[in-house]
Amino acid sequence: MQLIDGKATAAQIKAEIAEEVKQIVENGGKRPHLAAILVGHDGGSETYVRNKVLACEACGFKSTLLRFEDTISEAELLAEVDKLNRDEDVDGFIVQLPLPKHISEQKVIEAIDYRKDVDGFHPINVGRMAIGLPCYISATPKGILELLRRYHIETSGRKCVILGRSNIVGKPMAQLMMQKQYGDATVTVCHSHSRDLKKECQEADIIIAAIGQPNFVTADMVKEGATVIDVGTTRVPDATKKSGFRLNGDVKFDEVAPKCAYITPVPGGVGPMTICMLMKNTLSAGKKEFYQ
Ligand code: L34
Repeated sequence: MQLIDGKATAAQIKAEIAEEVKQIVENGGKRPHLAAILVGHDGGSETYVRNKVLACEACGFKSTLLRFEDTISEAELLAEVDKLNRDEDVDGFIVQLPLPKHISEQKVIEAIDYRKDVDGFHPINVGRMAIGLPCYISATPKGILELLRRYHIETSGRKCVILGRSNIVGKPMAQLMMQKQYGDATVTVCHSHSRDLKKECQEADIIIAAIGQPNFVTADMVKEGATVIDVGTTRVPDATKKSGFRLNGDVKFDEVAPKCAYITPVPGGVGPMTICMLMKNTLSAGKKEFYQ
């Protein structure tokens, strides 16, 4: 069994990005600028956004963090999105999800100028991704593809089972794993109403678990020699930890790992790659790689 080290891979890619930014700036180009909107005080979101700001520093990007209380109205938030759309210094920006219940996430996503949508959540980017056109690809699926590529894990023609059908992971992951230019795999998407989920998993060469249910994937569901990618990062109470919680993946790591050819840990697997791919998208935004 080989552990896929997302943290080390992300550090390496960030160093590559920093080198490129250095060249750009030395040649008189513009330093890429990422802005992030964070609404409220969700513990996970606070951590992820903090890590995003730190990653910007590591890459040599400029970053701006805009924080609002969870009492902000939808109209006020849409006005902030509009300001960032029109701010010529900002190359790309994100609105960290989830948002408070009184705000429509879909409305906010659609309000973002797709040319600055470095999360790749806008319908134009999602649509372009689905038909294989150049665009911003959402960071978690992109990070998983990058891990598979850097670890030389064969996907072409392989059976890939994706657990979960969310807009930010399951759906785009399925699209990308299916496409010839990315995964070129045979893809099955399982979800809460799938009848033979266990059997589907048992036949998979690659399992990508993104359902947000701690320890959902158990050893009996995994074929010997499979590759298992764990997207889950659920905070579960843990009195032995200083923070009072620990991060738990969707995979029962201890019993699944011995059966795997490759497996990602939580933490230190997909999470750091998500942040790193946001940096890649921001670099693309700075270079106007996809759109003018
Ligand atoms: N708009 N909302 C928007 N864009 C995103 O790309 C996200 N996502 C998801 C939640 N909402 C979003 C993230 O940033 C999930 N996500 C994310 C990012 C980073 C990490 C996990 C999820 C991460 O860094 N995980 C670390 C542990 C961090 C910790 O200590 O809690 C890891 O090693 O897995």
